[in-house]
Parts: sequence; C-alpha cells; structure tokens
Amino acid sequence: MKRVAFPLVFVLCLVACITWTNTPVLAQGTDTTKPVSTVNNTLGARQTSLSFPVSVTGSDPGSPSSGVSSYDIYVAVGAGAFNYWTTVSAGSPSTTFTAVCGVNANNSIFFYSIAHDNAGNVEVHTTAEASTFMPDFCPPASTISAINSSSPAFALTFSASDFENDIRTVDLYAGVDGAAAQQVTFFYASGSVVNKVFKYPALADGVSHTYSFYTISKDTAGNTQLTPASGTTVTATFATATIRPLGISINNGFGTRSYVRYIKIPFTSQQNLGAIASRVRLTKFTLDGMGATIVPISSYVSQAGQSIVIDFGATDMGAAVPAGGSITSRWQQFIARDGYFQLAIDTRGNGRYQTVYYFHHLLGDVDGNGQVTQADQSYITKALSRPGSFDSSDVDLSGAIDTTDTAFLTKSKGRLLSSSLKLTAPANW
Ligand SMILES: [Ca+2]
Ligand SMILES: [Ca+2]
Ligand SMILES: [Ca+2]
Ligand SMILES: [Ca+2]
Repeated sequence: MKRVAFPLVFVLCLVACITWTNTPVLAQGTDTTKPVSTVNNTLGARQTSLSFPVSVTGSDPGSPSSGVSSYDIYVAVGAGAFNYWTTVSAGSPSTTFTAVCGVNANNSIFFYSIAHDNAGNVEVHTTAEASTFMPDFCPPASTISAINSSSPAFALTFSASDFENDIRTVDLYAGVDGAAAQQVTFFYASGSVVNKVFKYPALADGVSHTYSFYTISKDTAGNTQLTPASGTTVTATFATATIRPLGISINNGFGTRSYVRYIKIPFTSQQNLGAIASRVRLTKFTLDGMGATIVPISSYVSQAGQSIVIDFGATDMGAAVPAGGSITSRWQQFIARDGYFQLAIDTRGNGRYQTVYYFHHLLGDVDGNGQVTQADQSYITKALSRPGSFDSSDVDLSGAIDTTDTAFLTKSKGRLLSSSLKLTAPANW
C-alpha cells in the first residue's frame, strides 16, 4: 500500500506545485492595460485649403506594456455624430484629411483617436480632442443651357449652382469669329441661379458670324469657377438692320437703385453708333414724376462695341459720393439724387427722340422695386459679412457693407417712387 500511496501524493503535490509556481509567471506576460492617445490639437482654427494634416500621439502605459500598434481616427462634421475615418500605424501616426465639397466642407470638423495595443487592448474614448473650421473653398458651377438666336437679340438661358447655395455673380463671356472671348456683362445673384437669361446683341450686317459663349460663376466666399475648355457656339446671319436700340441695363445687373453708376444700351448694329452716343438725353424728375432737369452726361457717354454706355465711374450719376459730416447731412445729400429718370435716344439724328427708357434712383432701394422697405434691410443684414466694393447692399458707396449702410437705409425707409410711374424692365445685356 505504501508503494501505491507515495506516487499519488507525489502527483497531487506536483499539480499543486506547478499551479502554485506558474501563476505569477503567467501574470507577468499578460498586458491587460488599455493604451491611451489623443489627436494633436494643432490643426489651427481655420484652414486655408481643403486638405490639412492630422496627427496622433499615444502610449501604452502599465506593466507589462505590449506597445501601441495603431490608432483609429474618428471624425464628426458640424453637429453630426462621430464616425470612423481611418487608421494610422503607431510608427507613422499622421495622415491628411481632405474635405469634400458638398459633404464636409464649409463646416467645423472634430476628431478623436482610439489606440490599439499589441495585446488587443483598445482605448475607450468618445469626445472631440481636436477641431478646426473648414471654410468654403468650393467653387460654383454654371452652364448655358439654351441659346435663342432667332433674332439679333440673342437670349442665353443659364443656370449656376454652388455647394453652399451662395452664388454671387455669373459673368457672360463672348467671342466672335474665333476671337478670344471677353466678358460682356454679368448677373448679380443671391443663393442659386436657375434658368435666368442673358441678352446679347448679335451683329446684323448681312454676314455669317460664329459666336462662342460661356459663363463663369463666383460665390460669396470668393471662389471662381474654372474657365471651361470650350464655349457653346452659334452661327447666324442677320440682314443689315436699321440701327435701333435693343434695351437697357442699369448697374450691370445689380438690382440696387441706391445709386446709378453704369447704364448700357445695346444696338442692332454699330453703324453710326458714335454719333448716336452724342444724341442721348437724360432727364430727371422727382419721385412723383414732377419737374424736369437735364442731367449732364456728355463726359460719361461713349460707344463700346455695339453698345452705348454711360459710365459714371466713381460718381453716382455724375455727383461725388458724399463723405464726411454727420449721417443726417450725408443722407440729405444722397437723397437729393433720388428721382425718376427718362433716358431718350435720337437714333436717326432728326431731333426727335424715338426711344425712351425709364429708371429710378432711390437711396436704400437695394432690390430696386421702387420702395425702401424691410426687405431691403434684410439684404444688407445678409451682406454684412461679405467683402466687395460694387455691391447692391453698399448703400453709401463706401466700398464696404457695414452698419452705416443700415443707418442710411433706416432713414430712407418708407420713401418710394410713385406707383403711377412706369419703369422699363432692365435686361442682363
Ligand atoms: Ca496595454
Ligand atoms: Ca462655394
Ligand atoms: Ca426695395
Ligand atoms: Ca457702405
């Protein structure tokens, strides 16, 4: 019996001894501590392009430490939830974030990281560690969708869109018979632009001409659409026409009538246009249509291609922009220009004015509807943060849109053009 009992005790002792001696050895080889990490908050408050570097710093504390193997980076856009973005290795813990127009550009962007160690431990973290703001670097797009060339007054239907829905201008470029395209006019916009129409005076000289058109749009952030590789072309022949004006545009498409700095009158042909330019008469009436004063324009009127333009330059209809003095005194000088205007053209040179157009000047009428109202005020509120010098909301022509514009508009609120006075609908020539 003793010979049997001894080995049993030995076996029991052996199991206990192995268990007892191996326990501390196994504990020393197991990393059960989670690693730690953070996305370095060195992104800058505001980015200067769509791409920027993102890096992570981390470590695997505790003992034993198996070491960090990788970091998962999570990203959130605006008020949205965090989502997994990418993984970087512990040996090269940096990468590049590239914002995508229409997806995550023009937003605040937030990051955090989750570290993994070589033993499979995973950091727990759910809040932002670094953030930045990605401005609007996304240019708008525009296209000409149709051209009606049935008469020399071409009608070009165009649309423009922007990821941020913030189109500011759409410029029309035209090239004739292979010549380099030149900007001929522009459309001033707010928001999106769908199926608007540019008008363009084609040549009426009995000869076939090929016209190439394209548009370039800009957004309020200053992004400009790339010049398209080719334009939309139209070939047309129009019999030599009796010269006549085709319409009028005021302030190159800007809606405002706070000031009048640029008037354009396209014609059916260029023949004799230089002489006709000297036979344009501008008459001012009150906002009620009373009185009649001739406005001197001879030093501002000229022929430009197939159009007559009256370019008042830095002045407002020939009068210097009031500067200095109190708001009230400047406002009184500004509103002295308000009125109802008749532009008359003696095309044939017979002393009779065959064509007359009507427009108005009304300080604070940002949308040009003949009244100064809360709607005009809201245009300025929207424009307050925009750069730019020649803008509908720049009531006092200071080159900036600020609270002074609001002050002038507030003083003018309620002023209006008599509703019995007809206005010529301006076109985007
Ligand atoms: Ca660890
Ligand atoms: Ca944009
Ligand atoms: Ca208005
Ligand atoms: Ca201003």
